[in-house]
Amino acid sequence: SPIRKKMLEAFSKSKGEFVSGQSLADILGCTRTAVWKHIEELRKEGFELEAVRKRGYRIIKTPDKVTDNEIRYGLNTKFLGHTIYYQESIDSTQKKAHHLAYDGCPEGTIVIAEEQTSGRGRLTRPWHSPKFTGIWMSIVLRPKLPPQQAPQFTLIAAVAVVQAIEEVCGLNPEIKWPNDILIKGRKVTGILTELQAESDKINSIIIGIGMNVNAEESDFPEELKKIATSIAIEKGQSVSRARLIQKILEKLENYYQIYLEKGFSPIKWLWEGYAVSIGKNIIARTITGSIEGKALGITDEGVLRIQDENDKIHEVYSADIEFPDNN
Ligand code: BTX
Repeated sequence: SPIRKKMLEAFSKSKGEFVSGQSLADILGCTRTAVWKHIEELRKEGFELEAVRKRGYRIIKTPDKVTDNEIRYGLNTKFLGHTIYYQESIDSTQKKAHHLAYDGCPEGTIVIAEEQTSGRGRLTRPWHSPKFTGIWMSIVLRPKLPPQQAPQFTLIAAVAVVQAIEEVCGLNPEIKWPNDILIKGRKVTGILTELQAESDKINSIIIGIGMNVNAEESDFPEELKKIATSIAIEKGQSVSRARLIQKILEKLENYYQIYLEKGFSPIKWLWEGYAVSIGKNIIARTITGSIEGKALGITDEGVLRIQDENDKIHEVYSADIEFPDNN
C-alpha cells in the first residue's frame, strides 16, 4: 500500500535511528493512533520494531524473505529453480504449480510463497503454512517415464531434503515412509508428489515440499504441537530459508540425474539408510484397511513391504504409518 511504502521510506532515510511518532504522523498524514496501527501491521509482516517513549520507533530487523533474488543469488544448479514463481501469499503453491505445468512451464520451475492460506497434504488434509516461518515450495519436473514410477519421486525428494537439512543445519532427520521427514519423532517436513499424465507417460510431476524452518512452538496450532517441530526449535537458532532451498534444489537435481541415468537402486540404498520404519513393527493404515507387521524395506519401485504375523508379505503403495506401543 502507498502508506506502507511511505513509512518504509521514512525508516530507511533514518538509517536505523528512531523516527518519532509525530513525524511519522506528519509524513503519512494521519493520527498517531493510526501510526501505531500501521506499526502493528509491519510487525505482522515480519519486521522487528523497537518502540521507545518520547523517541519513537525504529526497525531492528527486516523480514527474512525467500524472493526470487534471495534464491537465485548463490544457487548452484543446471536447471532446477531457474524459473521462479514467487508470491508473498498464495492459496497453495501446489495448485499454482499444476496450472503452470499445464500451461507448459519449463522443467525445473519452482513456485514459492511466504505463506499458504490453503496449503494441503495428502487426501486433502490441510498443511499449516504460516508467514515467513517455513519453506512452502512446489517443483515441476518432466521425466520421460511411465506414470507408475511417480511415487519414487517422493523418495528421491526425501533423500534430498534430509541431506540438505544435515548439511545446512547440522541436524539428523529421519524418513518415515512414504513422505514424512522427522526429527526426534516429530514432523519437520511433508512431501506431496502429484502428477499430470496420460495412460502411458508422465507429462509433469509436481513435488510439493512443506518444511517448518523458523517456526516457534507458538506458531503451531494446539493439534500440531505434539506431532510437529521446526528446524529452529531443534537447533535452538534460526536458519536461512533461502540457503536451505538452494541446498534442496542442488541435491534434488543431482539425485534426479542419477535416477534418470542409473535407475532407482542407488536412491533406494540412500533412502533405506535414513528410514526409521525399516525392521520395525508398524501399523500401515491405507484407505482400504490396516496392515500390521514388520516393515521389511522398499522394493525397486518404492513400494513398502510388510510381513504380517502369518509371514504373508504385503506390498503397500500409500499409507499412514504408526508404531504400535510395544515397539
Ligand atoms: P500428509 O497428508 O502426510 O500430512 C498432513 C498432516 O500433517 C495433517 O493432517 C496434519 O496432521 C499434519 N500437519 C499439517 N501441517 C503441518 C506442519 N506445518 N508441520 C507438521 N505437520 C503438519 C504431507 O501430507 C505433505 C504436505 C505437503 C505440503 C506442501 S507445502 C508446498 C505444497 N503446497 C501445498 O499446498 N502442499 C505442498
